[in-house]
Amino acid sequence: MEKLIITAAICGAEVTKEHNPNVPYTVEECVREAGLAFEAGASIIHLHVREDDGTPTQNKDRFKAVMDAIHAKYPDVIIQPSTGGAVGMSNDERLQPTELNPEMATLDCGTLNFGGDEIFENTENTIKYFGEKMIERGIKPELEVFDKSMIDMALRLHKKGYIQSPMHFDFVMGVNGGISGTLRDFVFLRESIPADATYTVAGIGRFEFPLAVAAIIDGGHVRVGFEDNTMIAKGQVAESNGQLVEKVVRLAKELGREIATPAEAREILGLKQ
Ligand code: KMH
Ligand code: ZN
Repeated sequence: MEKLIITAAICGAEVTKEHNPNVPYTVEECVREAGLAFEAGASIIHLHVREDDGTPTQNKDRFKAVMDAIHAKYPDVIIQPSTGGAVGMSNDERLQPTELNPEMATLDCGTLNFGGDEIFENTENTIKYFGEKMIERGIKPELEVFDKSMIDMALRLHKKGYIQSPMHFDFVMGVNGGISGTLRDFVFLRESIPADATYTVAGIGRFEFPLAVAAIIDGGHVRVGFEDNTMIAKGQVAESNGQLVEKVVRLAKELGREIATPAEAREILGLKQ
C-alpha cells in the first residue's frame, strides 16, 4: 500500500481562539503550528491566513509572508493554500494565493449550505475559472468535495478540460450542509472517483479520527487540523495541530501503514520534485 500522506489544516477561516486558544492567527503562530504538524509527520500544510486579530483574509502579501516564514524553517513541506477562503469572498479575492505559484491549492467543486444563513458559493463557472487558472499556473488542485454531486461536477469538468488527471480529491465529510461523516457515505465517495485518482479524507469534528482510520485501512490519505476539529478526544481541547497529527501517526503505525515524507508525497501526487 502507498505510504500515508497526512495533511494538516492548521487554521481554517471559521474556527477561532474561542474554540481553541492555539488556533493560529499571526505569522509566528502559523509557523509554530505548521512546524509542530510537520515534525509530527504531516507532509502538506493546508493553509488559510488571518489578520493578527483573527479576521480571515486571502491577501496575497499575507499569504506570502506566512508561506515564506514556514518555508524558511521547514523548506521541504508542501504548502497548499486555500482558494475557498471564507464565505462571501469574491472569486478573484479567493484566487490571490495562486499568484504565488504554490505546488497545490484547493479547488472547491460546488455550492453548499454552511450553517445558519451562510452559503459557500461555487457556481459551475467559478469552478471552471479556478480550474483554468490552476492549469495556467501549473498548480495541482486538491478537489474539495463536500457531497457526492461535487465529484460528478469534477468529473464533468475534467472531461471538458478544466481539471487534469490524475485527480486528487479531498472528501470533506460532516459539514452541516454537506455529506455525513458515516462509513457508508465514505464508501460511497471513495467508490465514485476514478481508479487513477487519489484522495484524502477530512472528517469534521467527531468524525475526524474514525474517518482517518477508514482511509488508513483503505489506502487513502488523511487530513486533520484545527480547521476541521479542535479536540484531541471527547471533551479535551487539542494542544496543537501537531498533537492531532501524532494521533494519526499512532493509528497508522498500529494498522501497519507507513507515513510519507514530503518527497514521497510529491511522488504519489505527481508534483514536481
Ligand atoms: N472556509 C470555507 C468557506 C477550502 O479551503 O478550499 C471554505 C474552505 C475550503 O475552507
Ligand atoms: Zn480550507
